[in-house]
Amino acid sequence: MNHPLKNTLSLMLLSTLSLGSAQKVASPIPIGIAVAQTSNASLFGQEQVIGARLAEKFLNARGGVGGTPIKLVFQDTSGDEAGAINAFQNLISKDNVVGIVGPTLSQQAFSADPIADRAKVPVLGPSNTAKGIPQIGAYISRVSAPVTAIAPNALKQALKINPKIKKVAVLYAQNDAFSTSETGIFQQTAKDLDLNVATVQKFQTTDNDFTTQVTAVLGENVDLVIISGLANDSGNLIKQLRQLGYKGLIVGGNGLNSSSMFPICGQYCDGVIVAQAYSPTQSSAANQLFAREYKAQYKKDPPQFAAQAYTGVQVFVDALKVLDHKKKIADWDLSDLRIALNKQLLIGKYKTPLGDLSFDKDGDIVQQAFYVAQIKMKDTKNGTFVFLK
Ligand code: ILE
Repeated sequence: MNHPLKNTLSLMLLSTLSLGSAQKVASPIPIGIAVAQTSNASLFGQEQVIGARLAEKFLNARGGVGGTPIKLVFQDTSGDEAGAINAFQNLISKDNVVGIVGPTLSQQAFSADPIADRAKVPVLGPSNTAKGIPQIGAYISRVSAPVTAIAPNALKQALKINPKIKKVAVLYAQNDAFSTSETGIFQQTAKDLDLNVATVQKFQTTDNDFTTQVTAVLGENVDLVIISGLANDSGNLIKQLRQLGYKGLIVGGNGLNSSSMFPICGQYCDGVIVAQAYSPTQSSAANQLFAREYKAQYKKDPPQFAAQAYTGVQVFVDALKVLDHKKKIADWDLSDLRIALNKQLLIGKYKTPLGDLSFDKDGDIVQQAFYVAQIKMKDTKNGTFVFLK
């Protein structure tokens, strides 16, 4: 067993493995997409897959990166931390991607992003809106504007619709990093707007029965309910609020920004106000093309999560194009390219479906415009986000 040749062989194997630094970039150029294709988080992830795929098709049809196409490599993160870590590890070490768009949830990002950061692989969060995401590390940026920029807009809009609102109830999923981050902003904004936060109720993203929370809310006679949760839990919570008799306005956070929630709360989704980081009517040329292509294929307006995922892929491709001018991507050493790509993407300016964007020194998105929409249900399963602002 302890044959000297075996030691020599394993040494050789080890040195080949550590020669990972001599690895070239594959062609087509692999870009990792680590989003939730299964679990409840796939209610968002499905929209992200569509957005990323559209970007791949569209950008490759326009010459990819200096004539070399990109190829998206999908690894399903599912809805938890372990799934995201596993997907990131596969993309980094097995699929040799140049960068990663993902994961879906902030809760997952806080676990998986440090792995990419340590491996010096650039990550663009397509939907992570909790405070502190870009601060995870130098290799972590995002194209999803944070709760601080988004959440207050929905509250202000609710007050425009009903200026008499005085007393509010706040509910949030306490086991989710984004929801706890967002509720902090909602509660602060409510105080800044001189609203009385009559009750704060907690739940879990895995909950189905909200009788306790709804009873507490009804007991306070509030004129506004503010919810921070994910799609399945929030959908059920809204349904139970209405069924038990709540009649006032409802503001929902970023986790309620998907039509995947409609079949869950059905007609009871009607009227819920949700702030948006994207509008299908955004006037940029990039968005006209994206929205037209999306509409032609899916017969409806593109949702925010699809637009953001598209943008994530586009930012990588635009930054790769700049590097390709310096030296053809195929001639780069993979680790060198990952480092250069991270630097380049942070200094670039991008014309995307979200409008013109760039990044601040931490890697947080600098975006020009935000919007607010209200859900309008057509029947018990189908509805739309009607833009108010
Ligand atoms: N924005 C949230 C997060 O950061 C969810 C993403 C809604 C799908 O986790």
